[in-house]
Amino acid sequence: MDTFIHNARIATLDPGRDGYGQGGYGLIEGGALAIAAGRIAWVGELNAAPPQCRAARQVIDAGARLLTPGLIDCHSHAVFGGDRSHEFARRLAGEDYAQIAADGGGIMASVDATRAADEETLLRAALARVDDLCASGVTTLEIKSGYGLNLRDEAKMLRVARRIGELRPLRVVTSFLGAHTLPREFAGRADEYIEHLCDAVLPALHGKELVDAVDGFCESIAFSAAQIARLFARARGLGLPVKLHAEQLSNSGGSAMAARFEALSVDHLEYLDDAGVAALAKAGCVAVLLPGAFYCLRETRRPPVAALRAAGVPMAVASDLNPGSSPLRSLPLAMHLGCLLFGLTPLEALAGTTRHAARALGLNRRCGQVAPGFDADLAFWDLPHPEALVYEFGHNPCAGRIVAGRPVALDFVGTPA
Ligand code: DI6
Ligand code: FE
Repeated sequence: MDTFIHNARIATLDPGRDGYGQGGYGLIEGGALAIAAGRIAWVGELNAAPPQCRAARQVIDAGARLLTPGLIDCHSHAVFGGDRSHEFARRLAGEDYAQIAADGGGIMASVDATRAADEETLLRAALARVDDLCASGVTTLEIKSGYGLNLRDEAKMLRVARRIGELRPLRVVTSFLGAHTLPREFAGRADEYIEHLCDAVLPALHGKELVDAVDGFCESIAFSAAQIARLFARARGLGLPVKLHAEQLSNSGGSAMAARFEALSVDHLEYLDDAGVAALAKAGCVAVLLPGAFYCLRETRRPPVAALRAAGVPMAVASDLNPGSSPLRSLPLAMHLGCLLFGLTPLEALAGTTRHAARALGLNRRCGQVAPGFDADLAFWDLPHPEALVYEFGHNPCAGRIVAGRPVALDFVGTPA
């Protein structure tokens, strides 16, 4: 055994544990855990720990802290150039998001700035954002492209995302979001742009192993369900999973279309209707809720959480960290907002950033639970109980992480950096 942790209150999020599913967190009081080769080898009560676990090379006293699966942020646009805080000022003065986008602001403003930025500049800016997410307990982060919208600049963004995963103790998963908005050079030719993504851009990026999943923005101000369906058919033909920004500003039927392609997730969903909920339930798609964008755009229509819950659709919560609609750099704050604004329970919020977020990335057999065989991705918290995770805001209670079995910034044991 490499590491043995004891004296922890462990919220396992393991559905096989007592209490989970009855409104519990799969909690182990006086918990202990052993790590071998980057995986969780054993977890349980201290007095049940096998002798070979206790004899690990490194022993960590968690000091009665809360221990959870490392948080998984399954939807972010953490790589981008430029700054759009002036658009926030315009929205505060009464303009609306779609109007600013139609004026050449919005996503296109970030496309211009991202195309103009070199790779090192993009990397440096993104690392600052990612470091904040990690400090708030994140051990897996999905990062989308979508501010390049041509082969050169989409590749640049995805290379930056991959480098973040090499430079930081963090698992990075990439999504190709070439279908984010129509670039100016294709004005009036959306179908041709989609064909270009299918024929040239996606296969080239896939050939460079830069793409883990394919995403799109299905919306009146972006692409239709029929256009995204063509891209998804190509993605599935290449063996890539798909996911979709759907029903954020209106109901375009994107969710039902994505369900037909066995999408890992559909995200946003404020305007999802009953037929969409039923389609997600049938396909086993994760509904990813993004309260940061809802909050920041002062949206009033809530995603249909009660209907999703009743239909048994797994719900995840993510930051949607992006330059325009969700400049949010803390996943616990997204959880807090998910509870207050969308009516999630504290348990749903934590399941939404652990086991269900893992499923939204196709990683549900590897991470998102504290259970034997899962990757040893963990977060420690200076908190008495998992419910406290969604309570205080504007404060970071994360006391360090373990990523793939390696302690990171566990200040309470003075681990070397
Ligand atoms: N929906 C979003 O919330 C982000 N992208 C999308 O399709 C925001 C993009 C932006 O405003 O830059
Ligand atoms: Fe997004």
